[in-house]
Parts: sequence; structure tokens; C-alpha cells
Amino acid sequence: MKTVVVTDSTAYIPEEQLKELNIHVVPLSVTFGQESYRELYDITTKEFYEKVRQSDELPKTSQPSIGDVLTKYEELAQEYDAIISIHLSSGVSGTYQAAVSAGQSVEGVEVYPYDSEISCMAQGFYVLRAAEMAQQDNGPEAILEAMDDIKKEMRAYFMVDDLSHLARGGRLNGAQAMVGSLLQVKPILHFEDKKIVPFEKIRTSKKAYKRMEELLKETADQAEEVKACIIHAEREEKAIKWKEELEDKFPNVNFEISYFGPVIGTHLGEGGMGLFWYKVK
Ligand code: MYR
Repeated sequence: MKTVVVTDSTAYIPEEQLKELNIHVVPLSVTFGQESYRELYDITTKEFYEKVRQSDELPKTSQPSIGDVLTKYEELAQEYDAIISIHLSSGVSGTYQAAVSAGQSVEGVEVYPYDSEISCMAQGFYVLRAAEMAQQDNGPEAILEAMDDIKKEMRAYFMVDDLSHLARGGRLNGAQAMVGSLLQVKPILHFEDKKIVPFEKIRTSKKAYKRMEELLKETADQAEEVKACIIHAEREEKAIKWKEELEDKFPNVNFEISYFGPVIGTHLGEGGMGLFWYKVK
């Protein structure tokens, strides 16, 4: 059985890896006024943040349409028997639902939509593993089982400079009053039941970094090997520095650096920083 992996642009997988592992991408878009840009194709992350700084209007995002996803599946149906389609959390975007609907319509290929219940490179880690397994001739069942194993171990925390972006886009779960009180602090956020919720209220970003490290330590102390990633929104130097510090503290953790691209950056704003990891063994 020939299996191929599809994801969406919010996994922010570098282009060489997409090619090397034969990963196919359906893009989400950002819109400034009347102008729409597909991530990965029409706008770079640098260009996006620059545009936000210069624009009076804040951007909006949109998911791919069912038709966009269907076109991708139909193209792949010519060559493959099965598609594993891994997407950002269905609690923050309708992309996964578009994959489910397109999967029901396409003929000649079996589609297995997978809700990563997260986004960015954390979603990317599922995708990379799935694609490696597909290249080694594993079938959909084995791949989906491996995805569920990663999900059990996945931990992800992030914080933003300004919570109002998340509140404005309606992607922060919680009563409006709580959002108001959170604006005064630096809450650590995470996903719970596919949605973004505050994990802990922390007074300063310094303490928030420290707390994320403590949470990583809980996993690292009980593991032989951990895969982790720092994600930043236009704070590369800070991310590199943090990575060096973490590498000294956690020799059994393998760190990478990734970024919040245009679509996720629209909802988090510039300056966001996240840390996620999963125990490999
Ligand atoms: C759409 O318009 O369908 C896209 C909506 C994207 C919402 C993104 C919300 C923030 C996600 C943060 C991910 C952090 C991962 C560690």
C-alpha cells in the first residue's frame, strides 16, 4: 500500500524537509484588507511581520476550503492508495474538518484525517514521523498508532507579549472577565481539549521561562531521550540563547528551533515564545 502524508502550512516544516520526505501541504491564508496571501507560497514570515508593523489594519486568517483540500487529495489519488492528513487543532481552526469533508468526497484513495490537537512544529513533529514511516512502507494503521503514541507524550506551553491578539481572534478560551485580568500578567498558555486555555498566571516573563523549564525537567528526569523545540515569533536571537541554556541543563533532550509563521502569528502577535517536547523513550 502506497501511503503519503499531507499537512497544512501551520506545521511550518522547512521546505527541504517537505521535499526530502515527500510531504504535501495545503496552505492557510492571511488577509490584510482585500489582499490575501497563502502561507508558504505568497508571503514569507519576515514579510508578514514587517507588513503587520506597517499596516493600519490587523490581518485575519482563513482555513483552506474543502475544494482546496479536495484538489490536493485528487492529485495524490493518481499515485497513492492512502493519505494521512495531519492538521492543526480542530479547536482553533476548521482545517481538520475541511480535511474530513474532502476525504469523504474523494474517490480512489483512502483518507485518514488526523487532528494533531496542537499546531506549529509540534504538529510538524507528528508529520515528520508519519512521513518517515510512510517512506519505510508502513501502512496507515501503524502510522496512526505512532501518532497516538506521540500524542500521549506531547507537552506544549507558550506565552505571548500581548494577549489581545488571541482574545480578538476568539482563540483564547475563557470568560471575558478572566481575559481582562490576564492582560495584566504573563500567563503560560497551553492546549486543553483542543482549545487554548491559560495554564498558569505568572507575573513576569522571566518566571514564565523558568516555569516552562521546570515542566520540561519533570519529563526529562524520567526519560532517556526527549525531542523538544523552541518556537518564537521574530525573536530568533532570544530563542538561540534559550536553546543554548537548555542544552546545558538537559543533555538528554534534543532541541530544535522553529517559528510562529503568518497564520499563527496573526493570533499570537510578535514576541511570542513557546516550548514543546515529547518523550521518545
Ligand atoms: C484559521 O483561520 O482557521 C486559522 C486559525 C489559527 C488559530 C491559531 C491560534 C494559536 C495557536 C497557537 C499554537 C501554539 C503551538 C505550540
